[in-house]
Amino acid sequence: MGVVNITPDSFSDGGQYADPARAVAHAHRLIGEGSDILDIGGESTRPGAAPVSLDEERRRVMPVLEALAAGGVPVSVDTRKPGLMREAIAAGAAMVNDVTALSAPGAIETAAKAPVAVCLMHMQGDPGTMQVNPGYQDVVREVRDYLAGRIAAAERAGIARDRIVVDPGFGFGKTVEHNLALLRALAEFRQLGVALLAGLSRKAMLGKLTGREPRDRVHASVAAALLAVQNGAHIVRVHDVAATRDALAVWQALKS
Ligand code: HH2
Repeated sequence: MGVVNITPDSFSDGGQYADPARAVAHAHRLIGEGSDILDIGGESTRPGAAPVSLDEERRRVMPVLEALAAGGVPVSVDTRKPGLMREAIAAGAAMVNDVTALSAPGAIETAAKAPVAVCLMHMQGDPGTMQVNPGYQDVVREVRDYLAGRIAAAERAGIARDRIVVDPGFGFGKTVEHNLALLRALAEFRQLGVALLAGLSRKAMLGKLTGREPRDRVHASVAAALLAVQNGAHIVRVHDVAATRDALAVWQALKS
């Protein structure tokens, strides 16, 4: 899954693709590099980020989504707002990727009405404050239990299991140790019986481990994506598609 952020303030590529034409060109580059899914977002959820209004998020996302939805690559909309989910689905989005696991009023019903895939992610707190003092008794168990509850809620609303993807939400209300524990135990999330997504690309955890700025975290991101796939992830959400593809090609060759 290649990331297309149409935001002025995303932590790793903010402002680079704020112009729709540049965002579409970037998406085509990611497709050329081998992206199987495009994840289009118009609101940064980095630690400390301020929320964006529906109007502003719609203004950022919809022109890009409309330009890409008719292409051969499935488009995911990265949003927590049911209003934008609705419009994106009508314009051809194949997936709703929600960092709040469809918990906003009306979100689950909106996704249930259409034949789209959903990604249910775990986050402790909200982006404004989530990194202030994240705490868990047992991070793996708590995140897994939360996701199990959200899968059950999605199923109750009529979303079939084969449409559901879960994501432990690396960096969303988690310390480096929490993230490492989740990565180490990722295979356990397969027991939930749905597809598993991991998003580690360029995240602060990799900065802490390497001392590098977001743009210089490509090698660390590739290592993290490879480890995630080795540990059971079906989908990796990445900024650097070509580099990740190369690493996965080596892994795949070894496996087969
Ligand atoms: N991470 C980010 C955004 N959306 N969605 C899922 N399912 N999983 C993730 O780990 C995830 C996500 C944050 O990364 P990015 O989009 O690069 O930054 P920003 O939120 O600053 O736009």
